[in-house]
Amino acid sequence: MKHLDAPLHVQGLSQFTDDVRPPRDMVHGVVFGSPVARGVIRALHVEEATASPGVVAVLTAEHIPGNPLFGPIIQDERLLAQDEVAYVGQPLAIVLAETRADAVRARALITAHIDEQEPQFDPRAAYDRGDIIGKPVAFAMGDVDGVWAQCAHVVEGSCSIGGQEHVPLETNRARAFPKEDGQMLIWSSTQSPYAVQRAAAKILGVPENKVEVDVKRLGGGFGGKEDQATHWAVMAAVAARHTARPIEIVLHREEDIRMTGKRHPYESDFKIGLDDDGLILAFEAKHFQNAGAFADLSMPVLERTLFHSTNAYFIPNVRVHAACCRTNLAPNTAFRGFGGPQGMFVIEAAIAKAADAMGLAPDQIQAKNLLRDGDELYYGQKTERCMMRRTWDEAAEAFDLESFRKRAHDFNAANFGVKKGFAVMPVCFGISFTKSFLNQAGALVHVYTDGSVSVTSGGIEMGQGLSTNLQAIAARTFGIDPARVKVEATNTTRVSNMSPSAASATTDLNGNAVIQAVREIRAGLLRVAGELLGAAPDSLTIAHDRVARDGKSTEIDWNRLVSEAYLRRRKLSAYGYYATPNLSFDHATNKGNAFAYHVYGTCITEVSLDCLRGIYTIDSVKVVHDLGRPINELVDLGQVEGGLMQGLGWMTMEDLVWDEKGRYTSGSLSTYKAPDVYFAPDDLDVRFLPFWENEPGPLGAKAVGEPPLMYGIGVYFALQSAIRAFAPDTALVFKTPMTPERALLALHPDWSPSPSADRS
Ligand code: MTE
Ligand code: LUZ
Ligand code: MOS
Repeated sequence: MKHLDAPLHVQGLSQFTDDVRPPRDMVHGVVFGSPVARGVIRALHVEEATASPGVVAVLTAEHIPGNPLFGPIIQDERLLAQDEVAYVGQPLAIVLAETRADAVRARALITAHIDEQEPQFDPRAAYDRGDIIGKPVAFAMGDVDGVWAQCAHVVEGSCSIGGQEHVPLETNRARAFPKEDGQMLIWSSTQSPYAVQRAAAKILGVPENKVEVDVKRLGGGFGGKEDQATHWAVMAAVAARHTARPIEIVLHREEDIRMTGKRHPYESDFKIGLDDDGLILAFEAKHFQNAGAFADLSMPVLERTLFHSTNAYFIPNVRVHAACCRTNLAPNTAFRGFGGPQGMFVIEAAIAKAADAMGLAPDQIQAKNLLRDGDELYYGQKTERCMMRRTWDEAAEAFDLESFRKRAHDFNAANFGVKKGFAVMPVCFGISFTKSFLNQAGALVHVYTDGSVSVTSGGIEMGQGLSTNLQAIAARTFGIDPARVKVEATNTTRVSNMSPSAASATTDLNGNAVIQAVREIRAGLLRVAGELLGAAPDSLTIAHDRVARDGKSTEIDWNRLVSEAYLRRRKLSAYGYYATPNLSFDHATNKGNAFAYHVYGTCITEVSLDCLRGIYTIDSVKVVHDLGRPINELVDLGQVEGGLMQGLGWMTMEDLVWDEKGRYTSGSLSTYKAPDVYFAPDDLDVRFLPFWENEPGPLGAKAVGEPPLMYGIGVYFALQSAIRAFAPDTALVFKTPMTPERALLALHPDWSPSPSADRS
């Protein structure tokens, strides 16, 4: 089975939020954002814009009908700023006009008088001032302080980890349609229709049942639309209410980059203690998260950093502190990995630095400390069916890890200007929302009398293949041809209170809900078949569109079965519901079963670095990954390759740069470089562990969406080892991304980027 959407995508026929022909009376909205990063609003002049040709209305904070405060965890954000601004691009007004061009022209006529204040961008400084969101959090196990003295080696250091722009092909957008009796229909490119419904209802001042949100598919989300698609959808709804006309808001790329949050940059400190054999005895980390101006999802992102701070290793004594530090950037948000990647980078940096101090290869320390089955993690969960060492051993063997060492050694001895380096990156990532209540899902399944099947779930198709997975799950559970199954748009009137499609858990949760619904309908159908055949229903199954009795095909096919059930007035629809069992994480003690299971894998990355120019190529990336029993192997392979590429981009070329005023100078795709096919490794080899039944997953599958991103971290350490081969005396630096420019400066620490400096 291929990706369900592939034929429509390649013909350009699949419909996204704004691909449906607009109604004739539709109004276009554009958003006026703050020109400054921090200040007090003295006046906002919209009169000229309001009088501009084609303008229908200009909305500001005073036009919000209901409660203006919203946010996913704490409600600290306003749809339109009032009194103060806290980041460049923070929405201040919405210009509504007959055409987008009219709206853009009018927007240029708005003036904001803002008393500027000194903006803050440094999370450590924010922490020192006490400017943090929520409370600092700590996870701990064992006796870290008591163990340092017993360690033969103790190494300390710090990391500076860059953020990342999501760059979905489809920027943020929404349409809102006013309906009778104060009701509102919203089409939104969101990963979280219920977040849109809830926020829209609150801001419009109506009950949630008056807001319907419908989502066909997204042109990518990557976490950027887990919470921050809400703003634009709710603005469209407020404008639709105000004008009584349909509204469309579509962000242009530059607006999207300026106005929405990104992956959180982190500043982190670490301390690691080992014995003479490289066994890690203690680890401590402090994470200062650059949260941006409002809470958004920063607190759960921070929590996932705490969960993944020892990555794939068992360490008996651990203490990790972390805080969300408030700065004047757009609120940073969910991004594939959700804080996990930052936590993992820091432990990998600690291991690299310890290896360097001890004269070992980093992979010797890594291999020694990998998780084993039954290990108790520092947050109190024991690993089960742990595949960590298995993926490492298979990667080391299948790809011949020693050959990487030898190749780098021989090549580097024979070449002056180009050096090779490699690194191994093991990954262990927990599957479940860390807020346990989010681990629930619903699905609605209908069987029509012609035998065709309709499936609606609470999950969003964002390119990751959810519809393909759900189609296969429904078809296999019924025992029918997947071609009979249509996966519908996601709609809040068909499935209620849905969690965001996130945490890699969308197929797990919604697939299991689909299975519940299908099983109920199927059991009723088998009772009908039993009546027709005079057989006990439990001797019957459905396979290949036909009822089978004791494993042998009967004369009753699917279509006949369905029409008989209808004529006998049996239920042909069901609502399935699933809640992940056995989750018990206690946020007071930070101990318990946070995850249904973990995903494991190991990646080896090899690079060649041009040491006179700083440019590099990724020669090969080799992965062994555990999928359990995949629903669709090709879809999962696409997820592994896509996640890996996104991780490689984060570590190498995606450099978010802002000036002293907080304006992104890498604010478009000509200055912010995302990886393309030319940057992809020449040799990309992804292998899977032999398939096995992962019991918590639907049909034995494991989640796959986020974990492969973290394989990308290996490229940083591979580049660093190539730098070291050229310049053995340079200090190890942990500042990402490793752009060619940074690589060049690391290779030649005596050079200076400043033209006035002494270059002798
Ligand atoms: N793949 C594509 N093509 N597009 C996306 O937006 N989002 C990623 C990942 N893979 C994304 C993607 C993120 S951040 C997550 S959490 C998961 O997909 C969400 O889908 P899943 O839960 O079905 O894995
Ligand atoms: N979103 C969320 C997530 O709300 N909670 C999570 O634990 C999570 N994890 C990964 C990605 N998104
Ligand atoms: Mo993904 S960061 O959970 O949307």
